[in-house]
Order: sequence, then structure tokens, then C-alpha cells
Amino acid sequence: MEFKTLKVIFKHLFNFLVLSSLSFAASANVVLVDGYVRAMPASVPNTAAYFTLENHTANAVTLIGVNTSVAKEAQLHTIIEENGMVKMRQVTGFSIPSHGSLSLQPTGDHIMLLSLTAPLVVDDKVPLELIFEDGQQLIIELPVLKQAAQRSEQADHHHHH
Ligand SMILES: [Cu+2]
Repeated sequence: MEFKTLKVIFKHLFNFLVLSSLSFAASANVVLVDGYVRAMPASVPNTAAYFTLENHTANAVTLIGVNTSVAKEAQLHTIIEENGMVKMRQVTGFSIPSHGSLSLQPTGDHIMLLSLTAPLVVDDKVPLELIFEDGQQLIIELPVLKQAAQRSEQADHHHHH
């Protein structure tokens, strides 16, 4: 039963290495659907992670933090428009309604990875430990991509040189 659950959570992931140390007790039905970390030029110390989670439980859950070995700090960010300026702002949590989903994407909520410990290369795998308000954790692993193909139109607006 536990292996079947894990299989669903990681159906898109093939190189997952730390299954044995995890506790999925209450977050077993919060599942990663899709996601990636944006590749940046080696000179850029920060990047962002985007992913979609589905909450198949009977209760709302709130993502309140992210730990990762690839950056000094991971922050929950949202994008706001203020006086015609688009800005990022740190927030304390992303709520996922019961039987709803959370979509992090370049145009909105995202996980900011600050002070990368090493440049991320396309096709690297980035482990993220998601911390929920109820104390549960979910470890996911995302590929590093230049940008998601289906989101290229939006991502093009954020190129910096
Ligand atoms: Cu940000």
C-alpha cells in the first residue's frame, strides 16, 4: 500500500533516492503533478521553482516552507502589481483547498531559491522538502529546465541579460 502511494506521488520521477527516510503519514494524498526549476545563467545566484500540487485529502493544507540543499534559502513568493510595477513579495503560506490544487508559475506564486550553492544545469534534479502547517513534510524532486515549453510565451517576458 505504501509503495503504491509512493508510485503515484513520484510517477513522473525516476531517480528518487531518499524514499526510505520519509514520513508520508498525513500528506500521502498531497501529490506532485508537475514542476520544474528554471535554469539561469551561472552568474545569476537566484532562481525559482514552479510546481503543481493536488490535495486529495478532506482538509485544506497550507504549504509554509521549503528546505533544499541547492540554495541557502527558499522563500514563498507571490507577484503583485503596485503602481504599475510588477514586484515579488514574500508570503507566509500557500493554502490548498480540500480536493483543490496549487499552481506555482512564473506569473504568480513561486518558490524563490536564493543564493544557490552551485549553478544549476539543465536536467539536474533538485530535491525540495515541502513543509506543511500541520507539520507534515513532502519531498519532491524537480528537473531543471530552461522554461516549460507550454509556458514559453510568459517566460519570455522575464529574460534578463
Ligand atoms: Cu520571487
